Formats: sequence, structure tokens, C-alpha cells
Amino acid sequence: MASFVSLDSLSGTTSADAMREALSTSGCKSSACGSSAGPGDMPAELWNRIKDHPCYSEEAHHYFARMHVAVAPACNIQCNYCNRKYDCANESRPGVVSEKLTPDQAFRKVVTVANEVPQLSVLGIAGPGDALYDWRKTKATFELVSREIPDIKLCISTNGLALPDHVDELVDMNIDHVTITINMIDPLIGTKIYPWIFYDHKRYTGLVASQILHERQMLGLEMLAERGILVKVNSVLIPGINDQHLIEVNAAVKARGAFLHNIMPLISDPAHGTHFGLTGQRGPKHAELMAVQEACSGGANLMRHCRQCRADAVGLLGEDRGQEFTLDQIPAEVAYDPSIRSTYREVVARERQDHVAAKQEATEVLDLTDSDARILVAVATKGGGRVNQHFGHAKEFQVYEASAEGVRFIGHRKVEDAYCQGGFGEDATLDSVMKTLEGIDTVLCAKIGDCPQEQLKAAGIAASDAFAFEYIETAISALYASRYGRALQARVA
Ligand code: CLF
Ligand code: SF4
Repeated sequence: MASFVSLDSLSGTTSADAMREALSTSGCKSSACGSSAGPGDMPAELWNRIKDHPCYSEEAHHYFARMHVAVAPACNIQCNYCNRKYDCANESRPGVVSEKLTPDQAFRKVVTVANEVPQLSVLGIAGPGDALYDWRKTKATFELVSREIPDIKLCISTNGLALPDHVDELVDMNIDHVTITINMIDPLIGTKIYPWIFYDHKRYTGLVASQILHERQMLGLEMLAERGILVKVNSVLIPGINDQHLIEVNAAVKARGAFLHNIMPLISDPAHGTHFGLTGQRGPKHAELMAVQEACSGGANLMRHCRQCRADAVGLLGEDRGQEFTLDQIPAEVAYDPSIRSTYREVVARERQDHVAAKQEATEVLDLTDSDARILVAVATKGGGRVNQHFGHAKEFQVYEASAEGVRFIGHRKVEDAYCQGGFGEDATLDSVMKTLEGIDTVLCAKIGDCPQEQLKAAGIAASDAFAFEYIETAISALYASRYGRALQARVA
């Protein structure tokens, strides 16, 4: 995965100015989605609750990191896209079994990460089973950590079955962000997704299982919304099973007070050993995912920057530093040093002001255009909201739609085999990147060689490094205006 704000460059710095310098030359990615709303779009109290949460605010994910601790392996339902030998597919990319942690081990890991990753703002428990079914360990972990690092945000992901039983405790523990995975509101559709549930000491199958799950999910969502907890709903888009149905899910969760809706593509592979993987159920194509997301616009706000991270992920969204913090690397005794995180926050506050001003200028540039053209622009970025990554190093691209109405974040696309494996190899294959860039009009990056630029051009995709290190919105609006506007000089090759 691509790294966003360069943690390497920041973690060694001790002064605010040094951090700011590092941010402006590395920075994060993207900008704008349903979670893209900024301080001007919502009450200050609400903005303060999401502004440092990389999942709830698309803008925040440029700057802040989450970490998951895998303390909750047990689960009370079976999803057809999950194999318990792998990480929870709701909130993680399927992979080999996570290192399961006890609450004490998790505590030491969080403190170690907080001392080394200044961007850390959220501690999430997202499995690998269900955080609420395995509540004892989830609760013990949160208690230990919040005592030592009181300003860390606590976040939970759940399938919702056990949720209504824990709402009071969630409120008491100041757990302000809860994700419920809701894949259906029609239990008949649920029968194609959930073979069984375990509820109230009993196992249920078929329609009854899905009916109970559905009722508990809706009840839990309503209870949380009533208590003012910010609820994100995750839905796994399963072509042929719930794709069109997710539009109804979106409306239903909005009506019950969900803050965000995250529609994620099914990840299905026979190698994962899941029911869907083994029976050939495919995941959606880029265009299918986008079509469902577009059909939901006007409903519950959409999150589009989810990376379907692992249940033990560490770092900014889109990067995984988990391997740097395995148990054998965690000290037996830990002491929290708050200075590095607080210095980082000062730096980010200033950088964000610059970014807001840049976005405003970008909007003014687009106001000079009167075209009805809409183009998709893919950006290679490693953080800070800037065009700052070499084309050949990009393991994913941020995709934006540019029009006279503005620059809109659409989502990210992963490159299965990064074009450049360690250097700018002219003979490296572009096949995988081409597939990733299907439907893209222009690629913006910090640097691109003549050879890949020519090959992209032959495939009808323009590529430019003329906007290197500029904010993404600044770059895209200038690109758009240079093509369709009257005011700017073209700067694109
Ligand atoms: Fe973790 Fe989930 Fe909290 Fe984020 S992840 S528990 S809300 S802190 Fe975020 Fe990862 Fe997507 Fe989840 S990118 S999979 S939405
Ligand atoms: Fe797997 Fe998560 Fe579903 Fe449980 S809720 S079966 S852990 S995907």
C-alpha cells in the first residue's frame, strides 16, 4: 500500500517546524467525500468530534492514523465472505491470522505506537471477530489505554447482534464512534449472506437468523443515534445479492440516524477459503461500485476513502506498519510520552489552514470555467493532500472527478503489481496499472518517465508531472481550467 504522510520523515523529527517541512514535501492523499465535509459544513461541536478521525473525516485521513488491536477473536455470526482463519473481512483485508493479543499486550502495543507514530489519533477494535461479542477483552483494553492516553479516540466495529446489550457501557466509556456492518434490511437477502447466528445461547439458521440479526442491527443503530454516538454503517457490496438493495439500506440507515455509510467491495478469492470465495461469487468492478455509490447520493453521507484495513492495521489509512509493532518488538514495560503527538497536532493545525485556503482558491479557478465536461483524474500521492509521488512508485491512485462545479473525491484504486519495483525500469510492465486506470482521463504525479507517459498516451490517458507537490485540488482545478477555462495558461504536457 502507498504510504501517506511520510511517517519515516516525521517520526524522527522533534520540532514543529521540522514536522511542517516534512508534511509539505510528503503529505497525504485525496480530499472530499461524504465524509469530506469540512469545518464549514457542520456545527463546530460535530466537527470537533470527527476532525481527527481518519475514517469519519476524509479530510482528517490526510493527517491522522488509526491502529487496531486484535483482542477480539470470537464471533457470534457467520458471514459468507469470512473465514475465521483470516482477519475479519468486514473491516480488514483477508490475510493470514493476526497475532491475537491480550488486553495487557494490546495496551503495551498502543503505548509503543503512540510514542513512535505521531499521527496516531484513534484506537479501533475491529475483530478479528466481533468486538462486542468479545466484550470483556474489548472493554479491558479500552480501560487500560484510555487511562494512559486520555485523548485517544476509541472506536469499535461490530456486526450489531450484541450491540443493544452494550449501548449504556459504550456511552459510559466515552466510545464515540461505532461502526455496524449492515449488508441487508431484507432478511430474505440476508439468507444469502449469513448461514447462521448465535444469539441468546442458541444457534439460528435461515430466515429466522437473518430476521433476528436485522432487528438487532436496526435497534442498536437507533439506540446509538439516540445517545448521540456517531454511527458509521459498513456494507459489503455483493454483486447479484445486495447491489441494488444497498440503495434501500442507505435510505434505511439514514432514517435511523447513521452519520456515514461506507459501501465496500466484496473481496472474494478461493484462496481465502470463504463460502463466497469457494463458490465463485465475484466482487464488484470499479464501475459497479461507483454506480451504487452514485445511486445513493442524496441519502446517507458516503465514505469513499475506506481501505478495508486489517484487524491489526497500524498507521495512516492505506499503509500498514503492523509489521513494525509485532509482539516480539514491544517492550515489557512502557511509558507514554505525549510530547510527540501534541507537537504533531500543532503542525497539522497550521497545515490544515493552508489546505483550506488552497481549496478555496481551487474553487475560484473553476468558477472561471463554463464547460460541462467531467473528467476523472488519478493522483499519485503519498500524503498531505499533495501530488507528491512518482508514477512508478504508486501502489494506489486517488481518483477525483473534476468539473466546473468542483473537484470531488471519488475513491481510490489499488495497483496489484506496482509498475516500478524499486527503480524506474523502462521495461517494466504497465499492464496492471493500465487496468487500474481504466476510464481515467489524466494521471497527475510528482514524476513520470517518457516511456510510461507515451504508453499511457497511446491508451488515451494523459499523464503529467507539471503539478508536482501542489495540493491536489490546486493541481486538478488548474488542469481543468487549462483545458476548459479561459483564464489560465496550459501547464500540462
Ligand atoms: Fe478502525 Fe473502523 Fe474505527 Fe476506522 S477502520 S474500527 S472506523 S478506526 Fe476505516 Fe479501516 Fe475502512 Fe474501517 S479504513 S476498514 S472504515
Ligand atoms: Fe467474520 Fe466479522 Fe462476519 Fe464475524 S462479523 S463472521 S468475524 S466478517
